[in-house]
Amino acid sequence: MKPYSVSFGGIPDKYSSWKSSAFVVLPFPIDLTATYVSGTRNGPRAMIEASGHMELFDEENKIEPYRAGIFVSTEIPVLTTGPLAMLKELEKRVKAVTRAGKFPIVVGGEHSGTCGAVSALKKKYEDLTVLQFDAHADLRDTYLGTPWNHACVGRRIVDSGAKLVQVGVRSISEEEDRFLRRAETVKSFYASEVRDNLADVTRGIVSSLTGNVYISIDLDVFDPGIMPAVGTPEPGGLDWFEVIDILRDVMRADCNIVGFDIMELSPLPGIVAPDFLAAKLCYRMMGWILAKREEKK
Ligand SMILES: [Mn+2]
Repeated sequence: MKPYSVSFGGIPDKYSSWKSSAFVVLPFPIDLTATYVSGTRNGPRAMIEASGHMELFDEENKIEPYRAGIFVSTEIPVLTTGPLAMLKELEKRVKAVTRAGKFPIVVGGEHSGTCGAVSALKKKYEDLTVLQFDAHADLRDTYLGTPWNHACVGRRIVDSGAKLVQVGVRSISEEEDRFLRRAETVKSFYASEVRDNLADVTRGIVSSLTGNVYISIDLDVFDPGIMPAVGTPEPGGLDWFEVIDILRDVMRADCNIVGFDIMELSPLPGIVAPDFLAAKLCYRMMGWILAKREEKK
């Protein structure tokens, strides 16, 4: 795989080559199906550039995750033939990453990219659960003429046969609500439930995670107060510590985390805090993955 022009965290070549890296970041700069604000095509670049300004010491896990190696690949090329060709390319790359024994991380770009990653991982792991952080249920069967719209991600995950656990939902259509009521392999925790009882929701999430788990974070799960740089901002989102508290317990749960993504960053000119939040979240997750591996030894 060819490297991106900038390294994650601004780390030197020694820690960012394909060969020396435990983590592989795959930029998915696609915003073909954005319906409100477009601009997520600039998300991966903004996040990777912001990461160069982070402290490389993970103060929670007390380690420097970059020492395990972080390779960033070239961007998935943008094609105007529709989302499917780009999802296939992403699927191919995720497959190559897992085959090499490395850990895949997708950064986006519109949320539909998750389908490409899940497709690759579902073929490798029969038993797969996707944990989706999102303001939206994304359970529409099709939207604006394509089943690969960012508003259909959850539904495609269900179609793939993976189990789906959602958290932070606060915007849902009548069709989705009906689907959710009868879907046996989907569990949704609303943002209001997180606000009312974070500990119970966290326990509920952790107890529903078994086997292999892929984590998908649509940045609009956060409150627009701290994450205004998304295509479809919704009031009443989670704050930084709520997401971190849930993720911490998820990362310690008795399951195998096989990849994650951070999607839908739509950078705002002159406002870098959201880009930085996304970069730091990505790096913290690497820290937890490494801490868990260390514990298992
Ligand atoms: Mn969303």
